[in-house]
Order: sequence, then C-alpha cells, then structure tokens
Amino acid sequence: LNRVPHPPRRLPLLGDVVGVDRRKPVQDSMRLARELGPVFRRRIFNKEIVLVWGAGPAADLADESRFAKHVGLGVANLRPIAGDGLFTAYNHEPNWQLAHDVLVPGFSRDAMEGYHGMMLAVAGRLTDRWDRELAAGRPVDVPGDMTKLTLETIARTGFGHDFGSFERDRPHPFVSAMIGTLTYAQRLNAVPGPLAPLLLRGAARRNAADMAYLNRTVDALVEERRGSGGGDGDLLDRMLATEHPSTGEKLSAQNVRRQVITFLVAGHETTSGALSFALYYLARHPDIAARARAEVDRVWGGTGRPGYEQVAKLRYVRRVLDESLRLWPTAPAFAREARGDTVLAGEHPMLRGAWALVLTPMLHRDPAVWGENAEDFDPDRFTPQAVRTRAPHSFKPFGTGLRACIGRQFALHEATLVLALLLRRYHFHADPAYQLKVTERLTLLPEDFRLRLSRRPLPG
Ligand code: MNH
Repeated sequence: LNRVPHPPRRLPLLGDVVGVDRRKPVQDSMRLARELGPVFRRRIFNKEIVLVWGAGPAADLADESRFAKHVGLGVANLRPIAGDGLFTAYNHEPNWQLAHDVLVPGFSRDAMEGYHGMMLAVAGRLTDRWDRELAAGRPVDVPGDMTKLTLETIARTGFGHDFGSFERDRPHPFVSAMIGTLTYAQRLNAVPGPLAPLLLRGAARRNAADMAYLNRTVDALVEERRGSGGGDGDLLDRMLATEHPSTGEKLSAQNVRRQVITFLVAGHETTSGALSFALYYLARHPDIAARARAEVDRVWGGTGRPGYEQVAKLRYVRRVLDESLRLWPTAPAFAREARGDTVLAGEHPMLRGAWALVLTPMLHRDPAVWGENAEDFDPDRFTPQAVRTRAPHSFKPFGTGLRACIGRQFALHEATLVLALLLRRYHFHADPAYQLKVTERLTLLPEDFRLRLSRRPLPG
C-alpha cells in the first residue's frame, strides 16, 4: 500500500481533506485521479480507500475467479434501508441467490416485451406534459421530468402502482425521501465514523423519518397487492408468490419489503440521470441529434406506436446512450474485494478481503483505451467494429460479474424508447450559457438543466 500514491498534503486525523468538496466526492476523486494516476488512495479521516481507474488494473478486478463485489462505502451505508435486498446483500447472504433466481425471469426478453406497452404509455404522459410546457412557452426541467418518467415506469411495470408524478408540481414524497436517504448515505462517508451520531444528529433524525416514509409507502403497496390476490405476474407477484425453482423457498415478508424499496430506487434514479445526460449531449450536438432523428424516422416510419423490435433496431440512438453513460456513468463506482490473497495487476499485493473502488467515469476516460480525445462526445466509439477491437472490461456502466446490474436491459430499452420518442417529436434548444454541473447523491445527474423545445412535424 505504501507504494500507492496519495495527495501530498495529508493532515493528521483529518486525512486528505484539503480542497475537498464534500458534496462531490466522485468529481473530487476524478480530479485526484488525473493528478495521481491509475491506482491511488485517498484518506477521509480514518478511512483509507484505494481507487482504481486504469484500464489494466480495472480489467484485473473484473476477474471473477479472484475478485467479487464488495459491499462498502455508499452501498454499505444503504444497508439500514435496503438490508439484504439484491443491491446491498453480502455475497454470502442466502437471500441474494434466492432473490436473484426468483427475479431474473422478470428481466427476460418475454418479460421485457410485456413491459414495452406500459413504458410507451408512461412516455405518453411525459410528452403530454412537455406539449403543455411548450404551449405555455416554458422550458422543461429535464432531470425533474426524467425522474417522474422513470419512477412511474418502474412503479407501473414492476408493481402495478401509480405515483401520479405527472399530476404533481413537486416531486412525489417518495422521491424526496429517497433523495434524503441517498444523500445521507453519501454524507456518512465524509465524517469520521465514531463522530457521525454527533455531527449528523439533525440529518440522522431526518434520515430516520425518510426511511420510515419509504417503509410505510412500500408496506401499503404490498398490502394492496396481497388484498387484490395478485397482479399480472409482475416483479411484485414474483417477490410475493414465486417459489425457488429448486428449493421451493419463498422470500420472507421482511425481504420483500427490502426488494421493493431496492427496485423502486435502483430501478429509476440511475436511468433518470442517464436520460438527462443524453438529452444534454443531444442538445449540445445538433448534428448528432439530426443523425439520431433520421434513424428514428427511417426505422419507425409513420407509426405512432413503435413495437418492441423497433426499439431494438435503433442502433445509433443506443450509441448516443452508451456514449452518455461512458462520460457520466450515473452509478459512478463499484467496489471489488479479493477472494483470497492475490496481486492486483501483477503489482499491488492484496490480502483476502482487501478491496478497491473502480472509479468508472475515469476508467471510461483512460486515454490508453479511449484516446487523447476521451473527453469528447462521440457515439461512433460504439460502432460494432470499435466495440470488437476495444480492450475487454473497459466500459462498465452496469458493474461487472455475478453482481452486475439485473436491470440493464430494462434501463436500456426504456431509455432508448424515450429518447427516440423525444427526438421524433421535438427539437431541443440548449441555453448557450448553461455550463454542465453534476450533482452527486451516490448517483450522478446534471444540475439545473433546462431545455427549450419546439415541435417537429411527425413524418409519414
Ligand atoms: Mn442497476 C446493480 C448501474 C438501472 C436494479 N446497477 C447495479 C450496479 C451498477 C448499476 C453499476 C452494480 C453495483 C455494484 O457492483 O455495487 N443500474 C445501473 C445503471 C442503470 C441501472 C447505470 C441505468 C442506466 N438497475 C437499473 C434498473 C434496475 C436496476 C432499471 C431495476 C429495474 N441494479 C439493480 C439491482 C442491482 C443493480 C437490483 C443489484 C444486482 C445484484 O447485486 O444482484
């Protein structure tokens, strides 16, 4: 560890806190990464963290035979609310395998085709809202409205529930409570552990209230379903009724509560950010937007209701999304721990259980993989030819291995569908004065990003 570089001005007790913005730990780490190189460490009070972003060592950490997911930092801080739910479960907890096996079929191709119509219906509520804003001459609040969209999509498809987000002026209280717990989990990393109860007393009380609200909301939703005797085989039905194919075991009531919270949060927050960044880049690059629009017109023709297959065929729109997730992977880090004593990248000895954080936004900018122009937005980095010839494990917005994102196809289908619908219906006019600012609450999203729209005649 002594050979791993760290910032020069280290304070006793406090660690590397000079020049640190506590509300933006990821962007701070990106700055340090540029100074310190592909493997570095930073100390926050008594916690020493090793960060990795070089494509070589990051690919090594993707070796499932030697490394596994580590539940640490922000993820571990979510244990009080998400417990042994899929995202926060320790590898050894039996409920991980049980829930994984029961829920994976909920993300099969067949299941996704079933969600498609509901995704379209929710997107229709978004365009209704945007049509109204446009008629009133108002710009749209992109991250705010993308959050309404993605929350309603996961609620409707997974749980047969409607939060009524589009009928509200302010975010649904579920969203406010979720933002509260995510922000609190992030803040816990930036205070010395033993002093947290003292320093964060007020925040801890608010966090307890937020957690209670999330639990109440979810309990009501589950109660309603139990009362109605079952839905149409959605995620909630699987959580409540499906027996494990080989053991016959079912999820406990406590575990169901944790899975529902996990899916309602993981199932919308990151997709909202991904859509928001993609819209930011499309507005900034009219040439790229025009090319994407032309693809949508070509593949969809005059149809008002694109089918499932017609979304999968939008290869260029999908590349726009991939390229947005490259520059701003909205779940910006994941942790890996050594399964046994090993040496990272032939250079750094690690004892069993030692762990490191992969800093995805920097992995996605490693010039050795992405070139000297890695900061430029260019969807053609994701042509099949470019993907084939690129080093493996250099693009990881959905994590890696056994514990990678279960909702990947869901998110990509939803986001591609929505981007295509928006490209087809509107021209985007960015405010030339807007400078991208990125908010962090474990996830990333563009701050205060508004767009002016104009209508575009539909083809056909
Ligand atoms: Mn998702 C795990 C990113 C959309 C549900 N997700 C992960 C991980 C990343 C991730 C990274 C791995 C974290 C780790 O290693 O600690 N997820 C994303 C991104 C998007 C996303 C960037 C959208 C874009 N995720 C979704 C959606 C759902 C979902 C949509 C649900 C419908 N994700 C999960 C769950 C896990 C996960 C559940 C935990 C999986 C497991 O450990 O078994």
